[in-house]
Amino acid sequence: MGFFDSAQEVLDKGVSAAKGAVSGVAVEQQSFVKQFVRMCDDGWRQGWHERNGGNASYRMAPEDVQSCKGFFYDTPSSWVALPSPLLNLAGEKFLVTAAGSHMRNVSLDPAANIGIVELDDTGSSWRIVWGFKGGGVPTSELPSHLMGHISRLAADAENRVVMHSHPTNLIAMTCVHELDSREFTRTLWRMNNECIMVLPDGVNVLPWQLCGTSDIGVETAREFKTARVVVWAHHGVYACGASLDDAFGLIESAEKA
Ligand code: 2HA
Ligand code: ZN
Repeated sequence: MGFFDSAQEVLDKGVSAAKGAVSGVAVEQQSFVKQFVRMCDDGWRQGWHERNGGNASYRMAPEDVQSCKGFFYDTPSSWVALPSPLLNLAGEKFLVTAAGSHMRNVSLDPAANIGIVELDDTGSSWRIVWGFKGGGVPTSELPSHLMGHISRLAADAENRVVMHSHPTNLIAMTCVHELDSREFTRTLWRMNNECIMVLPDGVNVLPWQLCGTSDIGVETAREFKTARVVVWAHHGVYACGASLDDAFGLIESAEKA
């Protein structure tokens, strides 16, 4: 390689590193990203996200995509197949937390701890178009999140958020309470009157099972058809909503009760 070739290579690397840095900052400044980062921080401050516990996803609105797409990677990751095709989410883009990331670190370096994935036009696979800097990948619970989004969208076309966390009191309650959705809901309603207003559809409870699998995603999605909060016994909770505040607030209310 001659001098000019290697000089060009150095220049190309410099340009792409500079573009990477600009892209990180530009996307991080978008208001939906700032709100998502704040939700991760707030969840950790509540004690819901020990170590790498919990994960979250936000279905981007057309205006979010519009304001970010100029900063997406020139070369996205390869496509990764989903366990089964999710046609209803074809072409959608999601902001999601990274596998293994600690919620308390998201605000320190968003571009490393969260990222944007897009689904292909048949909803069969996803690829990374922004974030997950340093070789990260989306949460292992991505199938549960995506199936949850589909299920809630059927009930509420405005739904954008699915959030999973490990709130202490709710987990403890699954150790001492009957794991029956109706009885569990009635206890929450009795403990805190506000819960009837915030959670009129109650919570659904799933018995313990291995997480990170497609099976638990299918069951969580089924439970999302009739409630916006699904408790995973001896593990944590899933909640959804039209906004980050909605999903976060549901967990806050149930946990307080
Ligand atoms: O992301 O909480 O359920 C870690 C978990 C898995
Ligand atoms: Zn979990």
